Amino acid sequence: MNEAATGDARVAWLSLGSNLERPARQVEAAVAALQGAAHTDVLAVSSLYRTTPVGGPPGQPMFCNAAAAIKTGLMPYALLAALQTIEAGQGRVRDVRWGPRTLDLDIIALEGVRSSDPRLTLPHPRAAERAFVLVPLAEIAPALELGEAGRVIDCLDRVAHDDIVAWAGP
Ligand code: A4P
Ligand code: MG
Repeated sequence: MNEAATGDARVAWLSLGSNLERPARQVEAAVAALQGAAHTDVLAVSSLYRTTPVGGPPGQPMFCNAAAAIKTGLMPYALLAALQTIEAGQGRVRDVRWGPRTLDLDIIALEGVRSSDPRLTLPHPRAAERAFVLVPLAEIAPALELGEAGRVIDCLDRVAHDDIVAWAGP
């Protein structure tokens, strides 16, 4: 992958999650920050969903999850850095793996890019089995291919997701 900051614009599909400090506001602020990011336009945003935490410490709050599609001229690692800057700007602290966070922005897939680098794995290695990613993503990109796992809607058929409901709250 090229390290230059910009290149031809491509679509990226993102997962957004928060379970601290008014989660819906965190997700909405992240969408605004994405729209303000260099060389980047927001194409679509899903509804907000209330999801049960997967992994992490017991008793952590419910998550607000959403998905977004953006068009970006940022190259892959520059996009990752831009997302991490937005996370940090919203007070993200990294301590416990899968622990509570004000904001998590993951790149689920990036048009035309496959990568097995642990720093940036594409498509995201756990997306295809996670209902909290698939339900929002199915709303905006049902036919998106997640590598060997296949289309988002087919992945969604294979996971339990009846407990995922619309987010109600701040
Ligand atoms: N990284 C590698 N590939 C990517 C990618 N495609 N997108 C690296 C973003 N980052 C990627 O991420 C850890 C490292 O992954 C980064 O340094 C980056 O270089 P992180 O954001 O620091 O930590 P994390 O998100 O806690 O780690 P991880 O392992 O990516 O977590 P997951 O698998 O994304 O799970 N339950 C509910 N209901 N809703 C959630 O949103 N999120 C998680 C996080 C767990 N349980 C959840 C939710
Ligand atoms: Mg993450």
